[in-house]
Amino acid sequence: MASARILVINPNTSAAMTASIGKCAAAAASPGTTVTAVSPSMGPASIESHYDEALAVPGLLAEIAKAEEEGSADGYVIACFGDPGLDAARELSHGPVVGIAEAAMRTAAYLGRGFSVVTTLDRTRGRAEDLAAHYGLARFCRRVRSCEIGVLSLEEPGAREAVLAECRRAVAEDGSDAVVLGCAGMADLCKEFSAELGVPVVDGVAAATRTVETLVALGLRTGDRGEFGRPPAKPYTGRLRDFQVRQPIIS
Ligand code: 2AL
Repeated sequence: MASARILVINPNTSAAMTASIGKCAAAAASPGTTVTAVSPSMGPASIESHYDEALAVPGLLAEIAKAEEEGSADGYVIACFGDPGLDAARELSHGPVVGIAEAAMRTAAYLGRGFSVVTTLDRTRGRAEDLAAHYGLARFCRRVRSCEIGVLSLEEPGAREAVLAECRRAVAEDGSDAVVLGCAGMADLCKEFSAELGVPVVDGVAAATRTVETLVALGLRTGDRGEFGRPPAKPYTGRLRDFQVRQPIIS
């Protein structure tokens, strides 16, 4: 395949954050790769609880179903550090789907013996720890830290300095070789932080975009023989009636 069309989905509905994520993904992509960033038409303004995460998933899956129907994407990035709906998205799509937490942590594991994650609110730390274990990377994940700044406050005065200070503590105290930025809203900080911290800093938006690009270039997609095959067709009722999965679009 000469070029990849990557749909980057910010599962929260903040348009400003989607624009920033799209910019960072496009900057990371190879020339010739098309990056389109979208946010769902329904869902939470930011994702910082299990409840937010659960309710972000229907809108996210609707974006993937739409792109599959149109045949407009070769692969997908889920641009939220909780990797919401990742397995469901893999069932639904033909091309590869990569979450930013998975991509960032796998990438960081290439860079040394251990990494620290710096995330937003303290209540999201558990999810990041669970994901590290889920991906088999707990051995590399030295510590998940938080800076107690809400996702939509990352652009406010003082936020950048507070995130940077937590990254400095990670380098000084955790014995980590790399720092993983634990929110899609931190993607634009990656270059500057790398220079300031003197250790590799990994942004999942860039890592996931490049990973999808690579998978598409290699002609690789999610295996659909078993667990990740298309979900069985059945009625969905009430407000979820439009989520009923139909026959495979491409066989
Ligand atoms: C996130 C993220 O990446 N986007 C969002 O809305 N919440 N993650 C986080 N840990 O706060």
